[in-house]
Amino acid sequence: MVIRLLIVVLLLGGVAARLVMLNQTRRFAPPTAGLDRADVKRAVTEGGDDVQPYCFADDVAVLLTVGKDGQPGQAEVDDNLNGVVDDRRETGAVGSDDECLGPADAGYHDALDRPGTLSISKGGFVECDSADDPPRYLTPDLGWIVNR
Ligand SMILES: [Ca+2]
Ligand SMILES: [Ca+2]
Repeated sequence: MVIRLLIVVLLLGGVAARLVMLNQTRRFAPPTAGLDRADVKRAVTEGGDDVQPYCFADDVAVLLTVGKDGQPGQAEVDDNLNGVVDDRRETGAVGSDDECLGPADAGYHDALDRPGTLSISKGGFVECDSADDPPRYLTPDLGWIVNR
């Protein structure tokens, strides 16, 4: 009789511990709720001037900049191990402050005039008129929204 009572107490203790653990896990779990189409439409239509439509343009440059240190790759480092420190071929070196920028990125227009900036490709999203049924919107609350 005592053994049965002990087994029941252990089982109830295990169930209680499991319930406490599940409750704590749920509290720290990331939100899993997704956006539905109505949320997206509301963000776009009610966002007003804060929502910017973007259209793809195949003639805009994608830039590779030398970053804030003003030198290709890491300043004062021979990133590509060719014996020349800060040569142009180091632009975009991994681990450096060099940046790849498209027209929608902050600092793009300043980078166009900065010495050492390279145009590495063409094509990117640019601001356009909302009447064009743009493929993307940039919203302050949700970030990028793909329209189709
Ligand atoms: Ca740099
Ligand atoms: Ca080098």
